[in-house]
Amino acid sequence: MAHHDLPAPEGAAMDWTVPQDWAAYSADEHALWDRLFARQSALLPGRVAPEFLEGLDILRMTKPGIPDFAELSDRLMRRTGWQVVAVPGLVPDRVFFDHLANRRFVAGRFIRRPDQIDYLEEPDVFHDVFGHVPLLANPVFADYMQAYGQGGLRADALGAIDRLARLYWYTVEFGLIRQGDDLKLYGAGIVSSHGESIFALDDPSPNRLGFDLKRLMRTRYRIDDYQQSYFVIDSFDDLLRATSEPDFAPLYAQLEGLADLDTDTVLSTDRVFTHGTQAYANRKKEEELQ
Ligand code: HBI
Ligand code: FE
Repeated sequence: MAHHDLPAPEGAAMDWTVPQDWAAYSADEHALWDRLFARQSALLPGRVAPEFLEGLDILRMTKPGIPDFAELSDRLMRRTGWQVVAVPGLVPDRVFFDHLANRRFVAGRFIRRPDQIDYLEEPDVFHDVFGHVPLLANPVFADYMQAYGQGGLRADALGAIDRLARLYWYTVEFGLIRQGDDLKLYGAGIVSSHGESIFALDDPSPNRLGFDLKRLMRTRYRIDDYQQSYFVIDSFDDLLRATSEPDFAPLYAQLEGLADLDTDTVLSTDRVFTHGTQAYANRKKEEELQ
């Protein structure tokens, strides 16, 4: 869907960006950011990839209050050429990819309500800026995110966006990374969630499987609950290398002939760090049936 097809919402530019209007945030909104930030800052050290904590430092995100995107972009631009731009919410895929391909990360400007502290559908400023932005200060991950955007524009032309959305989901949103014999968090959807920051590493329920691009692109994902499988990369260099092939067309063609895999599948060819019990997902299914 080319972005000139979809009219941008009221007050937004053609590329769906809006002013952040940092001065308009209320004291309560800044206080909610501080509460979310404090909770994750207490939990993540030792659990999250060190590059994430380095990013928080480099970008001075430890300062109280919702970050001013202009200040954030100033620091980020000097480090990796990225900037953070405000959008009203989810934007069409093509708009999203075009921003990433130009090193612009789109971040929701709104913050969740206190009653949504543990879960909300749309990415708010805490998910986008606390979850996604720190790693954009890491040169390798910054290159990966731009390559993802460029790949997305090509995938759009090949009708393969859903394949690439899975790659995004299982790396950028819910990825795990090895550090020696340990696994660490790096996916934004995990690190911005208190519950999933614990579940993704400590709970015996989910599978934890070695990253394999073709296998991952066959795998469905959950959008409404904790993941039933997480994929583990060896390093950000490895992730960038594994996805740097510019022409995914042959891969998409091979995938055409292969069935999708359920979120909880474990294949005999998988590199298995944890063969999960799926106890959490099964319990939730039973609860829904009652
Ligand atoms: N829009 N604002 C915003 N944030 C996202 O993370 C986002 C989006 N649009 C599409 C999208 N993500 C994914 O579907 C892409 O992987 C295609
Ligand atoms: Fe996200």
